[in-house]
Amino acid sequence: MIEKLSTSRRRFLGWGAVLGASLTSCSESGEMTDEGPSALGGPIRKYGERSPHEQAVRGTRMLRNPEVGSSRTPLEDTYGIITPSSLHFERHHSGVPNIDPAEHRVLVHGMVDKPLVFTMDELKSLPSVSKVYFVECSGNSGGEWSENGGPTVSTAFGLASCSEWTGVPLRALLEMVGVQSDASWILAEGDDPCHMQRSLPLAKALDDCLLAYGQNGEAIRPEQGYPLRLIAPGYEGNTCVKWLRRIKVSDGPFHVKDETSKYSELMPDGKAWQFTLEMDAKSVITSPSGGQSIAGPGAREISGLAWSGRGLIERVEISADGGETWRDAQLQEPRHPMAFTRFRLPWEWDGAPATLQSRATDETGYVQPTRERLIEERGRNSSYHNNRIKVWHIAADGGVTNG
Ligand SMILES: Nc1nc2c(c(=O)[nH]1)N[C@H]1C(S)=C(S)[C@@H](COP(=O)(O)O)O[C@H]1N2
Ligand SMILES: [Mo]
Repeated sequence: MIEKLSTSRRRFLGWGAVLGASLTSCSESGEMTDEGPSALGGPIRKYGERSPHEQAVRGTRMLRNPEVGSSRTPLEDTYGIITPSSLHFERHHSGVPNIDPAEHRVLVHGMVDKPLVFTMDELKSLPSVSKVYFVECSGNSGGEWSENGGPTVSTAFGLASCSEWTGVPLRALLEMVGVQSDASWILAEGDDPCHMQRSLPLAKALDDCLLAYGQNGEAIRPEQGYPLRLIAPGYEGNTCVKWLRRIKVSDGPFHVKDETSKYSELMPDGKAWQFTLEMDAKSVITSPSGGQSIAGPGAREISGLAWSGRGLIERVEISADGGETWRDAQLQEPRHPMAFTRFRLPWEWDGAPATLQSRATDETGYVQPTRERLIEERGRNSSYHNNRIKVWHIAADGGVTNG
């Protein structure tokens, strides 16, 4: 369906028009009555819980047994840019270990002048930083290589979350052990039964990698790597090794199983790309989105999330007419590099079937591609790193579906 520019322009509104429109739909009756105090409310709690009226949960996917698999953030039920820790997605290759922080040690060795072992208390005594970063599994949206990668935002995009992480820059530890001049890579290793390992360029380790023990104001959750995880900002989630117990410095990548048999991408020419570490710019409209239903024609807000492994999100455009015309969404400030950016745009649905999509541009000028362009460039052999422009279809009855 191709619309005239003037018609589709009118479907995006200014804030004033939206407020006016929504006010007229609000009830004007129903005054509050003052009946004075009644029975007391609930008791004071030592550790808080959400309202029993809130039901959002992570969808889970087990691989072979309950300890191995993933759970997905219901992004359509989150506000702003921070994912509540209880709803942060999980991906475990061998279950969540129960680690006593008093017993936990981190060894830093390899091509260094003085190998050192750190306790958690020693790490916590070093100068710390707090930063907002997303973590995204490179397998996120793997189903989106096909026309329809899953019915909801959660199923198709839920292997991505965003937290404020607190910890020690990895650079501080590397300076303490004294990295030798011909070193160029590091290995990070976890303390779970599979001893997850990944190689990372030394330059990244020295730049912005974080050894995080805090998440959203409290200790990092067991599922996220308690008591310590690596955060490699903007890199594929697999490199953010949880339950971190060892850093080894070397003069090349280690070619461990999780960067050879997995997390590599087979190209149409039969060669595989390795170390596709940065997550490309991506965005998705979370409201309205698949599985939701628009009550009826009228003013409402289009809202969603955008992120890039290469820095700040500079721009998000929205089309409501199948890509014929695009409008700039408002970006929530402050924006953080390698973090979720919330975007919003007032919109009026006229009740006709519509096609919604969002297109992100990051600070390097990289623009999120269509599915067709992605397939042209990389073929269909690999399921990783899909950042296609996401399309939602709105039917005349208000139902929203993936497409
Ligand atoms: N030690 C260890 N680290 C790990 C994993 C793991 O199974 N073991 N899974 C990795 C993968 S594939 C991803 S996508 C992220 C997921 O982080 P999260 O569970 O905190 O969301 O952790 C990574 N770090
Ligand atoms: Mo992952």
